[in-house]
Amino acid sequence: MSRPDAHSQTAARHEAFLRDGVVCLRNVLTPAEIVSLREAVARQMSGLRTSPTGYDFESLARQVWARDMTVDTGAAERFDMRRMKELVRSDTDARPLQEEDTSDQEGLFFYDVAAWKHDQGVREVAFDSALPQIASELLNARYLNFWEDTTFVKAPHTRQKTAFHQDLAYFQIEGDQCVIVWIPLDPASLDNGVMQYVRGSHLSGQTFAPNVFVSQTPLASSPEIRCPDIESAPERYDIISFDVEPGDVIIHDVRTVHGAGGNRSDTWRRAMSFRYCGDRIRYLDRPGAIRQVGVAHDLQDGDRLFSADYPIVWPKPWPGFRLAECFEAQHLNAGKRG
Ligand SMILES: O=C(O)CCC(=O)C(=O)O
Repeated sequence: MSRPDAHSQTAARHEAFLRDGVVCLRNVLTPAEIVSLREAVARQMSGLRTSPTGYDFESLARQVWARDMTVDTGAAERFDMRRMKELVRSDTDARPLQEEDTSDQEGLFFYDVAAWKHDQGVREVAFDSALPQIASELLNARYLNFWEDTTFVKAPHTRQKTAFHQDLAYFQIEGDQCVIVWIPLDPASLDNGVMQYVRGSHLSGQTFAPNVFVSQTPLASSPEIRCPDIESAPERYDIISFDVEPGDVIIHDVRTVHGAGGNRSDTWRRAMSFRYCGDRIRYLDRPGAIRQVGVAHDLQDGDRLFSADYPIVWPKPWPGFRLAECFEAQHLNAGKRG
């Protein structure tokens, strides 16, 4: 039997993406790119408790559910977690989303954002790997902006699940021409908390309110409706997942509902998530969207994402052009001038 050519492979993944709202692609990133991302994640994790944006949702969840424990997030101040605790505890439908695990090891669910702002290795993968072209093809985009990156790490024996949610209302965007690329940095399967997706949920026509990560409680300021309680009756949903190796990526539509279990295994589950927007996306300062870190733009509702905060990563001005190098050079020059 002849091997499918590149054209029919691209068409097949596009069809799967449109139908299911998610597609898994194998061997997209190189071993060197994976090493760069792992190093970036290690640097971020070394700043847990001293960084304004790094959180451990595992310990936070414990603090939320223990009535008398105070919330302590170190130097992290991006979210008002004390207020979040009040919100969750006053939500009569909320309950802990933690796996049973008899191990005496403590887990860790590390979360941080915007490594691309300070990490050249992350910029190289986000801007100049195979990802921008793939994302632009899936979205039929004439050009593509990089929106941001987020890091999600579950250490062995992390109990905390990732509550099912839809990404759209977390972002200050209008339109659905946006994808999220989930990049495993370790082999991942259901045992250690690989992502799970509700197949076809991107076509429901509904926009769901962002939740507060440790429970399905919607953010107070969000006007959207609450995401269905998928964890309580997973059998009612067509949930799919993919076993993945470093180098593979899973790409989902911004409207696809997704979540993850805890990490019941003895192996780490490190991952980064890159978000890309196409040319039909417009800026929208949504109430309830999560405040972005370090953005300097003054975009108004309805504007294209034309801002240094959202670099245009596709198309390339000429073959072989590496945006991350120019970015770094400009940054260094600005430093010399400053
Ligand atoms: O890795 C996780 O647990 C969450 C990832 C996620 O929700 C995302 O990439 O949008």
